[in-house]
Amino acid sequence: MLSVPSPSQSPTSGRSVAAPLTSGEAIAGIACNDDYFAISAVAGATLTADLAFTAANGDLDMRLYDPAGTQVGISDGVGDTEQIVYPVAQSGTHYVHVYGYDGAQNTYSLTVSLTGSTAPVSYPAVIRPTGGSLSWYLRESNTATPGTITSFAYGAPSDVPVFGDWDGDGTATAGLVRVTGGSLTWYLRNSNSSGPPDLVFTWGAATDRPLVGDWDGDGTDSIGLLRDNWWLLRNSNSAGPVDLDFFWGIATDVPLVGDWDGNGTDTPGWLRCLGASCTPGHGNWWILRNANSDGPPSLDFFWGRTYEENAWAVGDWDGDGDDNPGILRGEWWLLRAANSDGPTTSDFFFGLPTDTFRVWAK
Ligand SMILES: [Ca+2]
Ligand SMILES: [Ca+2]
Ligand SMILES: [Ca+2]
Ligand SMILES: [Ca+2]
Repeated sequence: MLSVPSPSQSPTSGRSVAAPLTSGEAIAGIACNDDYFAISAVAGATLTADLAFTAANGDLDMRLYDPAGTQVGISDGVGDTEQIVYPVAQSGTHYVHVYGYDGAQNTYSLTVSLTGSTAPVSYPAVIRPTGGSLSWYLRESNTATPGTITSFAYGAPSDVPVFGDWDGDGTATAGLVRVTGGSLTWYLRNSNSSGPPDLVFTWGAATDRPLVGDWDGDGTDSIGLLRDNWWLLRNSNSAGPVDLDFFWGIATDVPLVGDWDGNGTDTPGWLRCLGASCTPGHGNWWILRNANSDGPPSLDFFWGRTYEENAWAVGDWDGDGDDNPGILRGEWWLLRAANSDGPTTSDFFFGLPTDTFRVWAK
């Protein structure tokens, strides 16, 4: 059991050694002073913390903190139980604090459960020209067992395929970006199936690189453009003005978009290559930023081998709310469920080496 002996310590310093918890896990502890427990929760879920003890032996109380460190719940009664029920507003690590009233010490049992919403899980997709059209293959597993494969035809071989949750229903579906004259025309569909696009509009110049992300964290993915290292983002899936723009990164880096901190907002990242053996447009230095603005990286790490990778993937492989890295060596997918250097979490083969590799979610 964790004990944080100094009452003068801030919740942050105490929480930095919090014991990890999973939903439904019952903890038997002894409250010596301050015990902190960490649990990852996704916005929309309901977090219920139940604390049980014998009050006659010492009164215990309980508080809950959100990922920003703000206290969002307290239960400080005088009976044998305390309970906090909290509708999670921000995805990320939450902290349960168990402590004795007025220096009391006691044994207890703590159970923290999550119900309701979980984040969509990201899965691999490959897109392949077949005759005069594009064939899409969507995998629904991140393990060696492929699971359900959904396939459909949508678009023309020269279109750029993208995925986004255009209608905010939790499923990322197919979109196409097509060069028409000097412009980009977007053909977005709300189902992963053949059929006409639900949204068609022209936005961007033919030389821009299309981006997709939930820039404002409202649950709906929308469009963006990368012009060298100039990020031009729009919060609606329609023609119209840029909602925010900034310069960030180096144009020869590989651009990334993801919700690195699990707060619901997608922000930029770059993959950079260091050293004399670098191939332009490759990299294994993941440089990530948690804001849609210019500024220093929020986190960075090295993962992968620049000379072996042909493509990169970003996704929430474990559905805990944050996006993490993936790399492709040919059609060998290697995924990691953390934004740090370390071992591959899962790997499998999917597609052909010549396919276009993408990530969808549901
Ligand atoms: Ca959708
Ligand atoms: Ca949005
Ligand atoms: Ca974020
Ligand atoms: Ca994740």
